[in-house]
Parts: sequence; structure tokens; C-alpha cells
Amino acid sequence: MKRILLLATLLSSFVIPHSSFSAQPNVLFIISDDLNNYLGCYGDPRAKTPNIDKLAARGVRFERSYCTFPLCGPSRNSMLCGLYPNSTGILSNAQIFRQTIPSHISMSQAFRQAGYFAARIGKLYHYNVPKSIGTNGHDDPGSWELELNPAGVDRMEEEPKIFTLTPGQFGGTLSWYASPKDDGEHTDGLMARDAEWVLERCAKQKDRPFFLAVGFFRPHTPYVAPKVPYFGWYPEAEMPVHPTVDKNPPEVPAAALGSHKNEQDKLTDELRRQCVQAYYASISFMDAQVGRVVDSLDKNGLADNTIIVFTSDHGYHMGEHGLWQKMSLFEGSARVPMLIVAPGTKGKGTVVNTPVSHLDLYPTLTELAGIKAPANLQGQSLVPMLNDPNAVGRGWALTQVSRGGGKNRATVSRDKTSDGKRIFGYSLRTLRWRYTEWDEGNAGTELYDHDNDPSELVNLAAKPEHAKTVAELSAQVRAAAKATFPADGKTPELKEGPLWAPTLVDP
Ligand SMILES: [Ca+2]
Repeated sequence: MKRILLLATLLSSFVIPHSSFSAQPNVLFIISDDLNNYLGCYGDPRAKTPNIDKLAARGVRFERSYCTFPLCGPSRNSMLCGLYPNSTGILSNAQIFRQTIPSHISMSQAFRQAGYFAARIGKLYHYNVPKSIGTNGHDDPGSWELELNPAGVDRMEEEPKIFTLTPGQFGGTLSWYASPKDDGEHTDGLMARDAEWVLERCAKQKDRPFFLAVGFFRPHTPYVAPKVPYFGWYPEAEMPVHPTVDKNPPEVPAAALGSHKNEQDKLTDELRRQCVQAYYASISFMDAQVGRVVDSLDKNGLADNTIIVFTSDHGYHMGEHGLWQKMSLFEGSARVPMLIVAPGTKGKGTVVNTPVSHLDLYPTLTELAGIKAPANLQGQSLVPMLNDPNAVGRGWALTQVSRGGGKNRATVSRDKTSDGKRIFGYSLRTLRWRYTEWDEGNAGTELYDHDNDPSELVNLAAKPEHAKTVAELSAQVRAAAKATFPADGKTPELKEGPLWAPTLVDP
């Protein structure tokens, strides 16, 4: 009996699993749109996100992860190029880095060049939502071998039924709808189905590794999701309403609140509760689709050799500071969820506290896969943190945003104080502090102490007792901002003949 057991043990130790990690790992890259950290695994008290929470338990959850620019186009180009927006040259929506740095190798392109099958489903680079759903959006064809763009009832069919703060618009403005249709009829549900289709086929060709990118559209506006069950999980009466705040508090620079939009003044408490309910419902609906995709990975026997990434393109306000949506440098808008499940590393349900950036994904994934990355990437590899949650690395993250800049930059012309000139704000997040300079301090500075003020309600920048901290962080943020530019110090300019019609910008 003993000998049989020994033989069985020996045999099992010599059986090479069909997805041995000695092969190059696959990548399943999942990104959600306009999702903040309203997730169960990030401690949100209301969010029902069991599938994303399960991913956090399987891998590493980055507690302090930040985008480089809290707007879809600049953020996505930055993340997928591994370069800050000042080096991609993409500082607005509806543009693609091929117009500025055409020979740069994008993240999935690096995998393609290494022989991977790279596929995209939905939104990876910028899309106008909902108008580009079902199209390639402002995509980079060179990044993919296969592109799938399903469109569900949320595109066109249900648009006339959507409640919106600005009649006729629901892409850039707060808008929502509790749909009577079920998951499988909505765009994100169709995308999950398409991901299953791709994974089933990849499972039959295990000799060729894949990089599958799935870009869900929810919870981006319009917050359209099946009423049953998702809206029912968040009773309207129980939704939180942030207290109304002074629109121009004397201690906060005007530029910091420049993402406020006048139409948001129409929000009554009742509308705020409906808005928050619909946002949460859209998150839970998207979470269910994440679950379908990961289940498919598991069922097809691919999980042991597939790195899973889950993130969002930027954070999102739901009334904090009197702000809604994106384009601020406060924590709620700059912070993103980031989870990495990497077979072969030690992180299983661990939490990394040191600040990290979207920029770090590209060098992390290429290192894990043993693939050559461009020499000019500006992020750091997170592999040390995947093995040891106490590894510190760079120790900070930088987020920038702009204010003003004329009609052609509608999405960034929200600040009323900049006289049409485009100014930039840079915000440095360390473990304890958030320090922000607007126009190199000419349009204000902010200092928030996250040890004592996680909601960033008290700006300490002008307090004499914090002068030393301000001086240190000012030097640090300026050095970090300078390093966001390419070696020649100049932001790459858009080349002649834009690939995308500028009139299609949906603010
Ligand atoms: Ca977005």
C-alpha cells in the first residue's frame, strides 16, 4: 500500500500540467471605465462585487494605485504605452499615440512582437461612451490581432429612455437608466460572452500564449444596467448623500475644484441618491461580467498559467468636495483599483500599501512574461511587491490634470479662473501625504495628511508647522513632473492629418 502511495506521489510530481508555468504566461487584462474604489475588496460598505473581491483574494491588491491623468484618453494611452501623458503627447480625449509617437511599442504590441496572440474586446484606448460602442473607437489597430466590438441594448435602443441632467446628452453628463433587459442583452454582457469565445479557442491552442484585453464600458455614464437584480441591491433610500459644501472654500485653490460642471447644480438629494444607486448597480453588473470571464479562464484550464490584471482608467467622484465624475486631483478621482493575480509569485490575498501607478503595469507584465520592453518606459516593475507586500519601490505616484485651454479642449475647459490659458496641476501621493501644485504653485497648492484626514478636507499647505513638509514635497513633485517628459524635454506634438475627427469629442 505504501509503495502504491509512493508511486502515485512520484507520478503526480512528474506529471507536467497542461498549463505549466514554464511556458510563457498568458495575460488577461481587464479594465473597467470610470470605476473608482467602490468595491468590496477595497472596504466599501455597500458595494456588492463578489467576483472582483475573489480576484483580490487570489492575488495582490494595491491599496494605493493611481492613474497618471484622470480622463479616459490621456490615462489609457499613458497606461498602455508605459509613458506619462507628457511623453505620449496625449493630453485630451479622441486622440491616439500613433499621432504623436507613432513608432512607440504599446503594451500588447510588445506581446504581439514576442509571438503572442493579442485580442481586444471593447474599450482599451479611448471611446466616446455610448456613441462609439460597437465601433473601434479611437483604437490602435497595431496593438491587436483581433478586435471585437459588440453593442447591446444600452446602445441606441435604450438611449431615449435614459434620464439625463442635460437633455440629449448622456456620455459626459450624469445620466442613468434601470433597464428591464437582462445581462446578456447589454454591451458588457455581450463582451463577457465574446471573451468566453476567445478563451475557449485559446485553450485549444496552448502552444501560443495570449494577451486578451477586455475593456468593460460600465460604470461609465450612462449608468445603464439591468434593474434586476442590480438596482435592487442598493435601495435608493439607503444611498449616501455627501453634504453640500461651499463651492469656493477660501483654503482650496479654485483650480482644484475646476472640474465642477454647472449642470450638476440641478442635483437634488433625491437625484443624488438615484445617481449613486445607478452607479453602484452598474459596478455590480460589470462585476458579474468579470466573474463570467474569470470563470471561463478557470473552466478552460488556463488559470494556472494566466496573469490576471484588473483596474480602471481613473477614479470618480460621487459628490465629495461637491464634485462629480473625474478630472480632479483629489484621491477619489486620481485613485484606481488595481489587482494582479500572477501565478508563480507569492502574493495570495496580500495587500500592498506603497503608492503605485498605472505606468507600472507595462514593465510588470513584460517582466513576468520574460518579454522585451521598450527602453524608455517610465514606470517600475511591481514584481517585487507581488512576492513581498512590504517591498517599497518608488514609494510615490504622480497624477496630473489640466485646466482651461480653449474650445477644442472641452473636456478640460472647466476651470473658470485660467483665462483660457491651459495650466497643469501635478499631485504627488506618498504613503502619508497628497501634495498638489497648480501651475507650479501660481494657481495654488494643497497638502493633505492621509494619516489624519483621509477625505482631504483640510488643506495644510499654508500652515507654518508644515512648511518643511511642503518644501520637501514641492521639490519632489517638481522633479517628478520634470521626469514625465521625454529625454528632449518636449511634449510630442500631434502630427498633421488627425486620424480622428475632432468633432466627435464627447466631453
Ligand atoms: Ca474613463
